[in-house]
Amino acid sequence: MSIDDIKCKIGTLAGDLVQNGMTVGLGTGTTAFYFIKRLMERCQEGLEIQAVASSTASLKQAHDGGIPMIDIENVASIDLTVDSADEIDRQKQMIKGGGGALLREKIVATMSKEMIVIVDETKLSEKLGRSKLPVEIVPFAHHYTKSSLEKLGYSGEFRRTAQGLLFMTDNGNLILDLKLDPASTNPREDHVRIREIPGVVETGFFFDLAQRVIIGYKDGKVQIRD
Ligand code: A5P
Repeated sequence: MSIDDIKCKIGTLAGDLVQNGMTVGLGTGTTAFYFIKRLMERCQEGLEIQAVASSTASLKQAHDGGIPMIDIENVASIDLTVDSADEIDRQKQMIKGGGGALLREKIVATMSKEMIVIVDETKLSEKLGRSKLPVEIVPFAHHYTKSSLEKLGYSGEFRRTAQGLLFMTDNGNLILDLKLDPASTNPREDHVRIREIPGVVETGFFFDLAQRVIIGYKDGKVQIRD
C-alpha cells in the first residue's frame, strides 16, 4: 500500500467515528486532508456536525466541501479533534508542525475532550527527535531569538517558501525548524527551555493530548492504541 493510500484509509476510518451533534476539530496536513474529505462526504449524506479548523488550509477545504464551520471564539469546548503528527512515540508524545500549523493545532487539541491521532507507520518513533522540531517565533527580533536558542544548544533554520521567502504562519509568525539529536533529546525539558526565550510562541512538542492513535501499516493493517 502506498503512503497516500494508508493516509486515505486511516483518515476515512477516523471520519467514520464522528457522530451526529458533535463539534469537531479539524487537523492540518496531508493525512488530516482525508479525514476532512470523509467528513465532507458524510455531511452530504446527512451527518449533522459543526467544525472548527486548525489552519486556513483546512478551513478552506472544509468550507468549500460543505462542512458547517463555526468561529472558534464561539466554541467553549470541542468534542473530538482528529489530526496527524510528524512523529509519535509509545507514550503518545508527538512532534507536530511540519505543515506550520502547530500553534492553532495545539490550541484546538487542548480545547478538545478527545484527540485522535492518525499516522502511517513511518511516523512511529522509539525516541522523539528524528524529525526537526518546528518552533513558532514572532518576527520581531527573530535573529536575536535564534541566537538565544543557539546559546542554549538548539540550532536550526527559519523555514522558507519554495520562492525562498520566509514562511509565515496563519498567525503572522515564523517557523524555526530545530535540528534535534534523538540521543540527547529530552522532550519535556527541551520544551520548557525553548519556551523560556521571549520571542518563542510555542514548540511543536505535544504532550498528554493524544488519546487514541490510529496507525496504518504498509501491509494494509490498521492498529488502534487506546
Ligand atoms: C501540521 O502543522 C502538522 O502538525 C501535521 O499534522 C503534521 O505535520 C503531519 O502532516 P502530514 O499528515 O502531512 O504528514
